[in-house]
Amino acid sequence: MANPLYDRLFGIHAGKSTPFLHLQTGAVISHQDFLGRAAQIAHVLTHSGLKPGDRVAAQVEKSPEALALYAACVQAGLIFLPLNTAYTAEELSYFIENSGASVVVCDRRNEATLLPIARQLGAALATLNADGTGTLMDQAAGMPTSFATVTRDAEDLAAFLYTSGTTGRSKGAMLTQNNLLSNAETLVREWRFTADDVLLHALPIFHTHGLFVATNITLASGGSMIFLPKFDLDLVLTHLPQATTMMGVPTFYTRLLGDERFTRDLAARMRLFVSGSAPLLADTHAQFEARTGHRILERYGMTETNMNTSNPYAGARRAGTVGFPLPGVDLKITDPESGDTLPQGEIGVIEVRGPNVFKGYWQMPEKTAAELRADGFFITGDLGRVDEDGYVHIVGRNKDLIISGGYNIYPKEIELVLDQQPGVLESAVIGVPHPDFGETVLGLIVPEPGKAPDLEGVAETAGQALARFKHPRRLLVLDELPRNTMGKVQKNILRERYQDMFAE
Ligand code: MCA
Ligand code: AMP
Repeated sequence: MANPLYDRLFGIHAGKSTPFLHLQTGAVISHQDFLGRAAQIAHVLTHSGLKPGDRVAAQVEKSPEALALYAACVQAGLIFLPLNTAYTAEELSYFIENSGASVVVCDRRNEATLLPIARQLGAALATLNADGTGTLMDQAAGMPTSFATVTRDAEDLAAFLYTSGTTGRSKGAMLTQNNLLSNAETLVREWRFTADDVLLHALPIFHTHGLFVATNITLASGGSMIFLPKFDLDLVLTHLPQATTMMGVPTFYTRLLGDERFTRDLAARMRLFVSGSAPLLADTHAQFEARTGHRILERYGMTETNMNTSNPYAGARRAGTVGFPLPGVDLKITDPESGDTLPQGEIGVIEVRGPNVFKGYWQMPEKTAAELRADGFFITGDLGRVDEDGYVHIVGRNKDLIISGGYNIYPKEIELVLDQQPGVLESAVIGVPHPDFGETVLGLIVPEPGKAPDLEGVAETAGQALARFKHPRRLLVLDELPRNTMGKVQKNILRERYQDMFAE
């Protein structure tokens, strides 16, 4: 096949007037129209001199055109690099430089800030706004609606997704065509997606969950999506009766349950609710079933691996578990120190191997070697166990990570910013339970002797450096941080001490 990912997700729909995207306005974009737009964008990108393997960085609002940009990159053999719309200029500058992106696509609102950064890094800049306007689409309008698909191998890179790390510097996870395609095809079969499905899409499209899991599955099965700009409770409740499936982070489900308009009747046509990206509380699972009669299907994935495990479609979906390894995925539980496989039932680090597992971190061979073993197993950093029936339970993390509303936040990145503020000696950032976001960020600051840091000033400076969702929800001043005999900060003690800080 010339370009497996394009051919099997997009090319199969060539010439079809079947619906692909149902918009909030009532408009429907057919597969054919969507592919036409993607082809036009592919022409713009290649006319500007991009060659297969070049990177296209996109920080754009969710729109059909933004999705067409992804399709265009696949068709033209370019590496798509979607970026969270919340990232600040400082954060973006790092991603553009590190990836060596040749083109940056951004919203007009951010053009003035990003243009000098792009110029300095030798990248061209185009705009794409939430309403689908912008210089990218202006140029695309004059282009042909078909494009000769660029030949790619299944092992060629299709996308970079940046993920932070415990050292504070983000790493570009290199995902191949086959990583994405194999996972999409497996999930279509496992979750029984067909051309009759209508997926309610309220997730962002700059992460694995909304872009690869939801979109690629819909494309591979030939179904359609109700494509909402974001998770807006009113909009979701309005459109739910027309949908057959929905994918969300746990916050989606707790917000739905918090609204009495969300009833069994409203979910009557639905056949499947999927949850992932963060732990779904067993209590939410139970409440959801009591309200709607549906058992949420929880699955487990990562940016580096796409989806690894899933509760069964037909068998028992067990609350508090993430189900079984997907077909083709090997999963083992290992000792965090020795790396040896542990006996069944014991708690250790989850390692996974399969066609879904990424190629490594872009230009970071040491970091790649530290997490991806020579035999192909990826060390997830999640702690788990496999029960006697084979269900995988995630019981914690062997990595210092906070997951807030499905977004990953690495404390180190925030601590580095806090530590630089005037009057701050050191800091510790922890995740504490939060009723809406699951976890939220708490910043603990130890002042330099005799100093009283201006907390508002600290918050403001941190705000310029870090995306909004990473900001500590509260900053507290402590005399000192608890440490063990090795001098390591005991975050577990801090987490316990402040666990009720945001309790309802
Ligand atoms: C928005 N804010 C947040 C978050 N989202 N703060 C912390 N955590 C968040 N997740 C900020 C806003 O900037 C705003 O700031 C304030 O919180 C309140 O915003 P609100 O209107 O309540 O938020 P929202 O716009 O409704 O968004 C919440 C959300 C959204 C719907 C839960 O964050 C979301 O769609 N999350 C999904 C993330 C996702 O797709 N994750 C998948 C990653 P202020 O008011 O102060 O200005 S992929 C992955 O993890 C793996 C592979 C997997 O397994 O899927
Ligand atoms: P990311 O790096 O954004 O891809 O996030 C991946 C991390 O999200 C995993 O390593 C897990 O810690 C977490 N995660 C994803 N799905 C689940 C789930 N169903 N339950 C618990 N944690 C999850």
